[in-house]
Amino acid sequence: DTSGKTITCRAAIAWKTGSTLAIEEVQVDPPKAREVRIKMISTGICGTDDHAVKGLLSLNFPFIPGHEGAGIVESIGEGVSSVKPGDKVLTLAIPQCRECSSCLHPKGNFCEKQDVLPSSGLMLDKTSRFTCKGKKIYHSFRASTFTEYTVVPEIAVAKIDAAAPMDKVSIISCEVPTGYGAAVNSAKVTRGSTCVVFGLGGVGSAIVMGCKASGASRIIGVDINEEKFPRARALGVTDCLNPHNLKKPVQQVVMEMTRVGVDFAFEAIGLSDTMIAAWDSCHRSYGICLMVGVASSNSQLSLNAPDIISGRTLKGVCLGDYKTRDCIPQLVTDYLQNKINIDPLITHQLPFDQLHKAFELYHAGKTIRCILLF
Ligand code: COD
Ligand code: ZN
Repeated sequence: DTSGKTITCRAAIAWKTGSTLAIEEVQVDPPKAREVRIKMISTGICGTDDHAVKGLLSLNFPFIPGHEGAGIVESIGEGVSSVKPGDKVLTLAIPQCRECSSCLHPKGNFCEKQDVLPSSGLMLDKTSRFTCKGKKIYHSFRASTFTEYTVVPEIAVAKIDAAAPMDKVSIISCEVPTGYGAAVNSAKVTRGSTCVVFGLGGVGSAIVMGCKASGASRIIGVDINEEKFPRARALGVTDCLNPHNLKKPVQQVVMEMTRVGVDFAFEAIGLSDTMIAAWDSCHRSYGICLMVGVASSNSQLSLNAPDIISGRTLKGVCLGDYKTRDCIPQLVTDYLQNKINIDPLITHQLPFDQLHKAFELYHAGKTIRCILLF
């Protein structure tokens, strides 16, 4: 029984900006009050983790990356009531405290106790549960899933169906709600509508799935890596555009293709230029533009101010606007009941110790999602 004891296990540490991850032996403290220690079973590699390791998101180093995790509760701290040892759970990059302004508002989901913007890398009591070689190691995004064991606040844990296949459902922790949820829950894509999706990686592919499931009749996919096109087409993209092969700016091409602009535009890359292109692809009166990609810290977005008045909607969205603990377990159940199929979003599965190979595949643009298995 490991409950109440420090656990020594393997974890990937980002020691400094831009350095390759190092698999190290770490000490994981027991959970304090209202905290949960989780034995990780699988974790996805999300674009946000790569941004974080590269130092684009102003996180404290050294830290343990990863936020897209599925695991089993190993032990709980005092006062934890929503999960117990043995429960299957997902980690939540955006918690749901049920007490803050966002949580109490019917539409809000960006809980005040999130640790993405800004990121302290610490637990809610401002301390860390990780040590390596005597050094304090920071957490990331209330999760830190690139480790055999992690500790997270209870408000950042969702208990899921006991029948969930744990080698797959980790992507329902981020990629699926972020992408699919942006389309079906946040934008509420309508039947017969026209959509454009910038970025056909993991998140963009999940957006395409959501647009298709909502009955969109035309889905334009934009990516600079044409290797992403066949899979995107299989998921529902009707027209693929590579901005590098166009003679005009991509938004102008989308305008010409649709004559009036799209009903729904999604940005899933995290760059100002593609955010502007998405905005400029929308119908100027009723178009809805959703910003899904996480942009680099301190980057700015510059829009033509007089154009704003024509009526278009610009909306940021995180985790599909879902209140995470309330809604994410239902996505797992929907998957188990064949109401959504997440399988096409998973292209690779590798053991945790092949983390470097997984990142190489990601950097080479070969993956939609690679899941690491512990
Ligand atoms: N034009 C077109 N396509 C591009 C361009 C460009 N200039 N640059 C890159 N791309 C393509 C890449 O070829 C790739 O296919 C895709 O964009 C990006 O996909 P991935 O697979 O690298 O990344 P994802 O899909 O896992 O993540 C998307 C982001 C990198 C934007 C990531 O930051 C993100 O949005 N994550 C979801 C939000 C999130 O993590 N929320 C939780 C914390 S709040
Ligand atoms: Zn909250």
